[in-house]
Amino acid sequence: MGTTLYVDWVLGAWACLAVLASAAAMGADVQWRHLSSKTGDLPVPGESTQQTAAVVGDFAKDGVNGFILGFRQKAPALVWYRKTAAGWDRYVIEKEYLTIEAGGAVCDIDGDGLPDIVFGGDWQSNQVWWWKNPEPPYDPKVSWKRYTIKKSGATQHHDQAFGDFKGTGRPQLAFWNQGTKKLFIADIPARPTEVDVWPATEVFSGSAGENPGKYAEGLSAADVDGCGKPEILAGNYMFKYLGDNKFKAVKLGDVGGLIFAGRFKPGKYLNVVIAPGDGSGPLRWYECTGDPTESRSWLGHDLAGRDMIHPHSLQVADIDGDGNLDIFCAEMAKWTESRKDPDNPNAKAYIFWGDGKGNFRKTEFASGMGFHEARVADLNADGKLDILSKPYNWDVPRVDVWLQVAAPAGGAAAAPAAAGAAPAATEASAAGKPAIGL
Ligand SMILES: [Ca+2]
Ligand SMILES: [Ca+2]
Ligand SMILES: [Ca+2]
Ligand SMILES: [Ca+2]
Repeated sequence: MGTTLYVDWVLGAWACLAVLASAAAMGADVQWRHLSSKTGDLPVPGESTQQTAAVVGDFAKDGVNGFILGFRQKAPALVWYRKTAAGWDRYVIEKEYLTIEAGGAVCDIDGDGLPDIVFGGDWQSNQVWWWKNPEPPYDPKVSWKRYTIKKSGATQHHDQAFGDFKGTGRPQLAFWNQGTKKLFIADIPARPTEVDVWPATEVFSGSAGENPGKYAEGLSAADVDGCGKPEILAGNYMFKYLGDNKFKAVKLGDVGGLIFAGRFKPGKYLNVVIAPGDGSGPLRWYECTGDPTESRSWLGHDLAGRDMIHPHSLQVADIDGDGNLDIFCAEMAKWTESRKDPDNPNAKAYIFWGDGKGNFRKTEFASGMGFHEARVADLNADGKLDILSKPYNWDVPRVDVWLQVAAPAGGAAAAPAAAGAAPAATEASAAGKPAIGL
């Protein structure tokens, strides 16, 4: 590497920049430091052997992200990890036993400036809850005050998302209720701490691309069509607001699940990526070739080159900071409670490095590990994106963090050069690298 750099500098600054940018582009120089509760780097989450939920946020409003993990099967129901200089401190913020489902969302519900949290009950619960973020200083042993959003009707609430889908000026909560196969939307009440039910209206009823016998899942918010308001992305659908609490359902593909939007190639509309979460099937990204509110306009592209097995982690982010969005997707290793050995012992986690032109370079991030509800976020406030994961019931209890670290000798110089030369990076990488898995 040192020799290469020297020769390139002799050839000229422009050529050097292009080579460095090319090397740094599409994840080539990204390195990780793996931390785990298994090796004492983080506190053990708890005693529950069913770890269902994970959300990230700057809950203390101190400019540093923390994360909250949710559990069922054993108390506590929620713990919050706060970054310290040396590692993380664990705060119990719901000490009671609740059967928290996968999902969760972060929003300042009561408008006091501090982000609050929502989680839903699983197949054993007909409740959806929110917890009010108390003011600092926080006590690691004092639970946050819990309020209900829904407390009757059918059970199971896998996934929630906030967004101002209706353009009211305040976010609404979209949530699945799998027990009744419906997607709902609810306005945040004017005085949320004084009520215990948020009136909700139905957005959609039916299947949303799930495997036979499974349930619809996946929720996020994104302004896919550029109209100024986010659409609801759920399962294999985009829901476009029509006014008067009505939405148009636009099917984007056959397979539903975890769903997020981002710009993977130039175009008028955002692209969408869908992973079949609690099922198995292809991981696909979609582009709009016409009217985004017509299903026929959406064209799918395969990413992994095979069916993914319970890929219950999907994130869209520019992981290497080259200006182009990347996709993280990881499989579960285990989900069956009644067996000791993993269902999917060769579970894979992949990063698909985007070139911003609709091409991706697939790399294996991990193998043989159980991922569930992984999140890509800057977890140590150094400006580089990191990865958080906790398994569902594989090798539990445990939580893992991968911190993105500066590339060692030689590569270290490449990162800032690439960051300042995004157009060159795009051209260089697109010219030399074929698309993978398309
Ligand atoms: Ca708040
Ligand atoms: Ca929109
Ligand atoms: Ca990138
Ligand atoms: Ca970081």
